[in-house]
Amino acid sequence: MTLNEIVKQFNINDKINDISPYGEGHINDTYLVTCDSNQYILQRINTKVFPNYYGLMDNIQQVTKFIHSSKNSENSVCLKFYQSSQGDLTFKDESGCYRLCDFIKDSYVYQTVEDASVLEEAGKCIGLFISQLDSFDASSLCEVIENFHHTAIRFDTFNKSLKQNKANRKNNVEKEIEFVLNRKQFACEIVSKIDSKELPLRVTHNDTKLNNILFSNTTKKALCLIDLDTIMPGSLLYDFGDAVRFACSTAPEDEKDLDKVHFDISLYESFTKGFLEGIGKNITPLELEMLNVGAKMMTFECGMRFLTDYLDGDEYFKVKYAEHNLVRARTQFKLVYEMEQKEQQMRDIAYKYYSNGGVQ
Ligand code: ADP
Ligand code: GN1
Ligand code: MG
Repeated sequence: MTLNEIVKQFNINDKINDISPYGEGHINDTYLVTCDSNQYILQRINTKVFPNYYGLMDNIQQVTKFIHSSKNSENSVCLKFYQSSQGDLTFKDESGCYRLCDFIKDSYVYQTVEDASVLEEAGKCIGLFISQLDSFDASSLCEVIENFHHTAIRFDTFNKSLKQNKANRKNNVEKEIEFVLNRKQFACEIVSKIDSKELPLRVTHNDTKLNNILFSNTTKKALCLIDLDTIMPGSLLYDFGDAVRFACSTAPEDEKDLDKVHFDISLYESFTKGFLEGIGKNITPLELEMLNVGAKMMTFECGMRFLTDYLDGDEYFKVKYAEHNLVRARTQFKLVYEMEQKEQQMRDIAYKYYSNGGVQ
């Protein structure tokens, strides 16, 4: 079937004028569908990454419904998916599994940002998302990707890939390998506290990079989080940290010139301020204390995942050239290194906004 025919399976009753690849996601194939009346987003779900796409769509449905019906949802925008001729929210043919949702009008995403107010907005949006889901029953959600942010297991997976050396690339990256291996102890810091129940499991988004937040063209405010595929039980530190690793860098995730890549502490301050405002009272003292660990962990984990994929021969993330995953891994490790140097400042920032009433 052509993409045109596939869109028609969603019964939108709108004349299709154009279908073009859209966005910068690393996982799904995304298309902007322009019709006479509306625009839509068509996605071919990456079923290698998400084999349980029924469970995934069910998670999204439950969570978006819950947010819509919650008390403080007056201004929240939510993704709306269409039912297909196959009777559910996906359409499957020999080329894959597709879904269609409304393109959120007058919205855009940032790939990088220098403006402190955008960071504060992003922080607020993510904090609010977690607090809106505070009373959601996590046991009704399926774990779409097992151990997604279990950094200790990610560390073991990295070691296996290193031993296998499938793509024969190990010798090019000795420095990067050493960077990872030197942080074996660190990799356990969050998961061990989840295991001991010192850190609570919540319902989290788990993929909060900046280009998964829609902003309004008109008000410049954050509208909503998109890319809801990885919603599942997780730690607040994951959502805080993953956003920081991407949004508080002075350069894109795949910048080749490492001299341009820095962890920007003033962007971190703006993001943290917004996040603590959005999360309100829904944060424990240990979570607050460990926000900086979350940022460092998610950056380390992501770098390790990019390097693992590089060693495997680029099986997971979409790449545009042979060294793309390696370039990405290097930016993440540079950021980790700089976060290690700024640990105390990062901790002080969390308490600054805590004592200013951000949390109380
Ligand atoms: P991936 O999982 O591959 O990252 P996303 O769901 O994040 O896919 O979509 C990729 C990009 O498409 C987003 O970064 C955003 O720019 C755009 N996008 C996705 N859904 C919408 C939507 N409903 N409205 C507007 N833009 C969207
Ligand atoms: C992927 O889907 P996307 O592009 O928003 C990945 C995240 C990584 C990110 C790195 C399901 O996010 O975990 O942090 O790339 N998503 C999945 O940019 O693996
Ligand atoms: Mg995305």
